[in-house]
Formats: sequence, C-alpha cells, structure tokens
Amino acid sequence: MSLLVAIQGWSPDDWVRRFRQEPGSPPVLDAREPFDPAAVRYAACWKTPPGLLARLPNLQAIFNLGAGVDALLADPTLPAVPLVRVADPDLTARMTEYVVLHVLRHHRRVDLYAEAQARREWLKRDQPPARAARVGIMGMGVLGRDAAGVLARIGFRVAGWSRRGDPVPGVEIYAGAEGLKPFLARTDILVALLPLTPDTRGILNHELCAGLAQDGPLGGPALINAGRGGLQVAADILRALDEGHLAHATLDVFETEPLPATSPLWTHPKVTVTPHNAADSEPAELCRYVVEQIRRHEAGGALQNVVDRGSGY
Ligand code: NDP
Ligand code: OXD
Repeated sequence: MSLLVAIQGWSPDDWVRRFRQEPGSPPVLDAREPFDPAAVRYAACWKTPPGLLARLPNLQAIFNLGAGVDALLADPTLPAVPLVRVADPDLTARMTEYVVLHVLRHHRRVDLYAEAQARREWLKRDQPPARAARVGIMGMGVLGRDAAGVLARIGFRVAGWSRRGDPVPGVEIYAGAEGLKPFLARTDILVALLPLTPDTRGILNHELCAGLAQDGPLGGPALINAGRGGLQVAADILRALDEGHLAHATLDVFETEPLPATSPLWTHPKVTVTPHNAADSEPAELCRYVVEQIRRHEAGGALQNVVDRGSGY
C-alpha cells in the first residue's frame, strides 16, 4: 500500500520529501515518475490532472492538500472514494492573518494616508472605532468562523452568511438566499470565504456589490475575496468600483491563475491583487495531517473532514 503524491501548480519536491520523512508514512510514490497504479492506496493531491486518479484500482481515499476541492471535483472521472480536505490550525491562522490585515487596512484608511504621504500632505480624517464598522463574512466554515472570532475581539460588528445558518457565538448569522440581501445591506467590509460550487459561482457580481451598505463610515464598502476566483465576476467588480458602489476590492484569487498580465485588475487604482497566498498549505503541517488520517483509517477509525460530494464542499 502506497501514497501517491500527485501535485500540479505547486512544486511537488518539498511535499514528496516531507511525506517520505514523516514518521509512519506509507511508501511514497511520485506521480512524475513511473509507478504501479495497483500499488496506490492513497493519493495526496493538488490540481491533479483529470483522469489520473481513475487509473488507480485500489485507491481507498483521496487527500486534497488544500481546503477547497473545486479543482478535484471538476474531474468527471474522480473515483467515488472518500475525498478528504484540509481543515488545519496552521492554514486557518494564516487565513485569519490575511483577513484581519485587509479589513484593518480598509478600516484604518491605509491607502488614503499612503497617497497623502506621497503628496507630503498632513491629511487628517475622523477615524471611527472598530465598533462603528460592520464586517460581513460570506462562508462561516472553518476559516470564516476563525476570522469572525478575531475580528469580533478587535471590536468589529461581525455578521456571517452561510447555507444552513448554524449559530456562531458573538456573530449575527444570516442564511440562504433570503438572508443574503439583509446581510449585504448591513455590511461595510465584505469578506468572501466561500467554496466554489455550482451555487456560489459568480455570486460576487454587480448586484451583490450594489447591495452592500452605502451609508457606512468608511467612504464606501470594500470587498475582500480570498475564497475562489470563480466566485467573482471581474467585470462587475470593476464596474461597481467605477460607479462608486465599491470603494476597494482586495482579491487573492482569480478565475485564471496566475492572473494574466492583460487583466485590468492589475492596474485599477482601487484594486489590490495578491497571488493566491492568503493561506498557503505548509507541507510540514499537512503531511503530518494526512499521515495521521491514514494511520487512523488503517486502524479502523473514521476519516475526518470528508467532503460532501452532493454540496461540493
Ligand atoms: P468550509 O467547508 O469549512 O466552509 C464553507 C462555508 O461556506 C460554510 O459555512 C458553508 O455553509 C458556506 N457555503 C457553502 N455554500 C454556500 C452557499 N451556496 N450559500 C451560502 N453559504 C455557503 O470551508 P473553509 O472555511 O475551510 O474554506 C472556505 C474556502 O476558502 C475553500 O473552499 C477555498 O476555496 C478557500 N481557501 C482559499 C485559500 C487561499 O489561500 N486564498 C486557502 C484556503 C481556502 P454551511 O456552514 O451552511 O455549510
Ligand atoms: C486552499 C487553497 O484551498 O490554498 O487551501 O486555496
């Protein structure tokens, strides 16, 4: 029984080395080299080429090395074995850093003061406290809940929007299609931490941007998307920025990555582009997570964080 490491888009070298070093790891196969498909019982994947996993007759579980499984689920030949995703404190803490950084950046008008400094201008604006600003988080899963907790601790008025509307202490929760409009209407800083599914594709569109609170204390609402690029309609976001429905958009994820040099997002003065690094998957942490799950599975225990193929996350 072997573990196949099948990674695209990230350098596989570190992962292969880490898996081989991890105590208790099964023998590790590197998908870039010839291997016996029948020897593979587990696969550790990121953007694995479609069709590859279907060639493994003895596969028992697939481990996605990130939190979002949209790339794997796009493979129509994906075997019907359990698909495990990452839910890990290291990845979660990294995402919370990113969200808090960009919420505070908008709240504390960092760009405004940087521009004023460039003009040698002593610009002074009223600075509302965090409790005057309303943050709304779309996606109250592992990542959304953690970021919400830290933002609430800083003092922001935090609301969350999810499919089922499970309660989260200290956070006002809105649910489903009927909850979306009121959720947006009370939101000054919108954070998207949704998975990409057929239901969420294109959800960050012009109508959504126009539905955000236009009466907040920060000179217009801001959008932070660290979920997936397919959530956003780039042309709609640019339109909302130009019309003044949005004051700023911070985007970590894009429909095509790397973001093509021709994209107008690169140069728009109200857009911040980051290179899909809000929360990097750390091989040292995640190899341990995968090997521990394999150990538990081999001992007859249940795999954790198994994706529900029906809902797509
Ligand atoms: P979870 O599966 O834990 O949470 C997903 C959340 O989204 C849940 O609250 C779920 O609702 C909600 N949701 C899903 N579909 C809908 C819908 N149609 N309407 C309303 N709410 C919906 O995921 P994580 O928090 O672990 O991760 C979220 C995403 O973040 C990942 O899928 C990935 O795309 C992205 N990500 C990005 C990274 C980056 O570096 N930029 C790094 C890591 C992740 P409910 O609670 O009701 O189920
Ligand atoms: C993830 C990611 O889904 O890195 O974990 O985007």
